[in-house]
Amino acid sequence: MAPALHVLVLNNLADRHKDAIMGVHPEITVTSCDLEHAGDYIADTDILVAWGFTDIRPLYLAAPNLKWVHALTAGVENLIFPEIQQSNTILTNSRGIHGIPVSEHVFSLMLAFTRGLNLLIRQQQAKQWERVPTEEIHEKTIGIVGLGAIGREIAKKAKGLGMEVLATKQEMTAEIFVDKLYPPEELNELLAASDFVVAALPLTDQTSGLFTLQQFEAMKRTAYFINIARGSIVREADLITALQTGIIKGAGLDVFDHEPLPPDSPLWDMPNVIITPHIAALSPHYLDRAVKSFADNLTRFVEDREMFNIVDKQKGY
Ligand code: OXD
Repeated sequence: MAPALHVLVLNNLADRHKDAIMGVHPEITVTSCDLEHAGDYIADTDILVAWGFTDIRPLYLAAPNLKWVHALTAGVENLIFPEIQQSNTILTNSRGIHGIPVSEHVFSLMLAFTRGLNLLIRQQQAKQWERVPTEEIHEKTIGIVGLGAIGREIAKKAKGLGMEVLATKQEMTAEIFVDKLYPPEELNELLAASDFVVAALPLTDQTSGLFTLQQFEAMKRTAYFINIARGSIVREADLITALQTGIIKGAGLDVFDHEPLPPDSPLWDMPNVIITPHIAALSPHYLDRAVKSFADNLTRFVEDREMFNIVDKQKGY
């Protein structure tokens, strides 16, 4: 193996996390600090671990020894830039650890709408006792746009709740929890057939701005749109129009074009919208899972074995 490997993590780590990383090999050292102090360590860093939304480009340009950048997130939007694309630096992400919290978040939004919680919480604040219309998700159709690890966990739970499951996917694979798979070109067919549309795609050149008025118009007027992917896969002004004019019934949104969502966004006040501040993946177990996944990959790196979760730097996922 390489003589010594310096790992720099741009996040606070508990001792158990540092131990898990250093436990991979005696020659590994770990430094954890915030972005502001990273410049003090970057010259000696071999492996940089950062959140996918952190702008690491200036650090990257000052890191002569860097061999590998690892994202603590699934999204790597700020970790891809021309210099890294043209380099041999390995880029990996934490896909595979999000399924449980994100799928639970998706169903909390869907059930909130079907049980009227979006309206009832407003009424509670006004001390108002009034029944609201309720629906069931049993036997409804969910359309998962982008069937990756998160999409599969959503599909599994949807089946458990008695739903019909549709999904789009690049390659047609055998899927136990999906009733019908569509290639990406047939997105609008999936939209037309779904009562709940869940966006679970990575943000890439192909998916940026994928949802426009045309896609919302393809959906049922009774359908709900749930976005736990990235805000930029949606043309936000079109989503607002669709929600304001009844083209779709409601939206549960965890991600936005600009985060935090600006105070003047009309989305804040819409009763048919539930907003959560990009927390779908968060859970007390997040960092434990992320560090475990990184340490497993570090073992492979050290032993010169095939690594997993490698991001295609051209495709962006
Ligand atoms: C992620 C996220 O990309 O939580 O991991 O949004």
